[in-house]
Amino acid sequence: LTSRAPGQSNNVIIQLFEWNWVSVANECKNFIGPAGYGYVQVSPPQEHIQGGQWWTDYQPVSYTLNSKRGNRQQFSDMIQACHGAGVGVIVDTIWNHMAGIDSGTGVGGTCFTHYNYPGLYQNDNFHHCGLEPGDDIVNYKNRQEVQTCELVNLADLATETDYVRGKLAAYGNDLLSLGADGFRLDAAKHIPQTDIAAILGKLTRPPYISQEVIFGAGEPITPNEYTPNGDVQEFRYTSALKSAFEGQGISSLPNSLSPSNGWVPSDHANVFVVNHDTERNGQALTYKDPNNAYTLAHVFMLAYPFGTPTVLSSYQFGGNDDGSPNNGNGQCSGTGGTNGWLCQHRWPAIAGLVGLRNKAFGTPVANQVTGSSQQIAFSRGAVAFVAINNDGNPWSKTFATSLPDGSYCDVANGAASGSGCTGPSYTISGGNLNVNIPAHSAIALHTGAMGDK
Ligand code: ARE
Ligand code: CA
Repeated sequence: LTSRAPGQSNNVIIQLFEWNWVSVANECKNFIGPAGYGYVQVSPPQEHIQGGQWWTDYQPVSYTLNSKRGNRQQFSDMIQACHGAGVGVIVDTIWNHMAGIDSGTGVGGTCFTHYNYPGLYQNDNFHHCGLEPGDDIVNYKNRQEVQTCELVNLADLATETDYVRGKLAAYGNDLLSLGADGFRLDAAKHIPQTDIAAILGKLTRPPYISQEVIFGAGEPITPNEYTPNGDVQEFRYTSALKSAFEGQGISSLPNSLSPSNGWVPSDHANVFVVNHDTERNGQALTYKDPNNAYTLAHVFMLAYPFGTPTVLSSYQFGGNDDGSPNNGNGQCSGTGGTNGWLCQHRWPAIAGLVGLRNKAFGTPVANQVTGSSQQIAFSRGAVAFVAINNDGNPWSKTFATSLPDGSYCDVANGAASGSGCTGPSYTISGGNLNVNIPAHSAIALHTGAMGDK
């Protein structure tokens, strides 16, 4: 597989949060490849602490590929299966720290204490920043503290040393040897950009990189600093979608995406409606939100060209710590999830818009119009047209679309099937679409999903 760099077509990522390797392999073959997604991003594969909470994955105890998600063989088989379906695999990779708890036995049997991982790291491979109590980061406005103290008590690796860099690169190279296509670098803000660059320099080939550097107002460490290493997750995009859809209005969203906004530029930004943290901390739209805002935000993200988008595919939860259902055995059914899994990547509006995004790749936004502050429509070249009505009232209008005349399936509410559509279809006449869009809904048409072929 040739990895698709950002800026190429078919580059949408699905974050398959907590799916085990066998289930990822099946879903790559059954749905993800055929639907035109580019990558799956999987949960951390290295050995980690025991426990039922989802976040045990983020406390590594060794780089053995033995985790709740499966063993090395299953991990390797998954990559081969996804590649066979034309899907790349991005691995959530933890380079900043080891465990947070004092001691224990990992899921693969490794006995460890906070600063001692047999055969791997000892006390002097960690930072001991000296901040009382417990060396924990308190002040995000202090660069040195953020990078050498402990993030929520997680033993902080001395990434400035050759020894630690060598071990992290060896782990990265092991993942690459099994065919991994990219890394999501967890807690990248807590590692100096140049330390990451040095580790990347030891890799046998360059993977796609997405760095988690959360923008914080007034913080000295910025997302933009990390662009020399690869993509950076732009959390200001997530916040902008949430405030727009929840009241500020979506009609001005394109303005907030202008190159002068100070954000990570489009060609280095990895963006999402929500990830696994913001799904729990109130800082993003989630599947629990009313009025279809969550789905409509995905329609916007996928239709409007900005950054490399990631779609979170997650599970229903009550408590924030709840682990995944079914022992991590991800399951979908038809156009949704089953047994507690949500399978957002199969939702018609999301999967449909991935098809639209791929078809419209490289075409400019045109015919942009707004109605109320909660209504926006635009076309992409002469290939696609999208209208999003996040208002409580219908939006009735004749839109200029630049589309060739004909009948189109509405891929926000169905798909093309045989010679027709599984959902509504619309006629373009003289390049125009005359339509009444119900409250809290969207319409999406493109030349890859005609209703009369
Ligand atoms: C768990 C317990 C803790 C316990 C710890 C150690 O919850 O109470 O102290 O274990 O035993 C995930 C969970 C954590 C969990 C951790 C380890 O979310 O709850 O801790 O795994 O098991 C900052 C970082 C950013 C980080 C967020 C959460 O900058 O990198 O905090 N996000 C990543 C992952 C998380 C993961 C980790 C890092 C750790 O995506 O899922 O934690 O591997 C401002 C700042 C941000 C800051 C944010 C929150 O916005 O600008 O930089 O994010 O506040 O503090
Ligand atoms: Ca650190």
